[in-house]
Amino acid sequence: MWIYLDGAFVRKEEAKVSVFDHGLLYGDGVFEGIRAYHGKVFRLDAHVDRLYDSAKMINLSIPIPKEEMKRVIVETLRRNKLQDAYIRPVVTRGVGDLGLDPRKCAKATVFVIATEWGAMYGDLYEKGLKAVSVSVRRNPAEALPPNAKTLNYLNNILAKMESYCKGGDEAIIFDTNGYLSEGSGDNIFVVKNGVILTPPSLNNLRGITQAVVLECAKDLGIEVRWQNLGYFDLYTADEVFVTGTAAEVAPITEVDGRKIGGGLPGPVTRQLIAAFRAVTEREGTPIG
Ligand code: PXG
Repeated sequence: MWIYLDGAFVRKEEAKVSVFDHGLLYGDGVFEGIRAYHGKVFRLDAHVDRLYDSAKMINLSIPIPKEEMKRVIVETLRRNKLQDAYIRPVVTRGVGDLGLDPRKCAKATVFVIATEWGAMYGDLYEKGLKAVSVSVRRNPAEALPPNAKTLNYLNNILAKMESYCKGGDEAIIFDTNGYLSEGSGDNIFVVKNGVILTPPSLNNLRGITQAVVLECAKDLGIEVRWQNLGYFDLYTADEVFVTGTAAEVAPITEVDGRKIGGGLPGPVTRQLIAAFRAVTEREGTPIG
């Protein structure tokens, strides 16, 4: 396995970062999760744009321009002879000392990992996931904006842990105002009376899969509304599903012991799963 690390491709065994890297010491850094389908990188521009926006948010200067980052991502796939893969570019504040001071970090650390990847939830795309709403709240936007994809994922990991402890496959996270926010690594949607509802983006990540699914819904003539939602909307939904680069479009058929839509993936979710798959087959930046 070849890893891109600070300007060169090195073997996995040599791909090491310092224990003084602030990405490790403080979660001071940003990342992306990108997929390649059938030898093409899906929505590469959108992911790289979001990576640079996340970096801008934390005032981190990425030492290579966007075009170089895109070239490196594609080259990482090519070197590893990958066609269907998950790609993880990471940029940290870099090596500093044991203090918080980001000014001590002279240069950002950049690495890109790519690995083979299939369906994250296996047969649950047919059966549906069991979701649990968790007690831990999404980081409020005024503390650490969930719009930035930073290396601080403990909020999400605590949520995921709580859902596993309670027998769920995925966590559903609310914000500090009591509104539905998102899953631990995916955006959430509710279908009610044929309309797709999804929470406004202040308190969650602006998902790239979410945007694709909303385009698909538009093409299918299904109405979409951005709307604040609460427990009531979740429990009484006709359908619930989540979207993410890793999860793709995944149906949720049970929330906190309540069956959703009779306990099987609903027609809107199934249509969107098929439409999303078609877009991933059609589009993408060729690896070559
Ligand atoms: N919300 C959060 C908090 C995320 O981390 C999404 C939504 C979906 O966004 P995209 O752009 O991918 O549609 C994510 C995605 C995992 C995992 O293991 C998920 C993500 C990152 C790392 C791991 O599920 N992010």
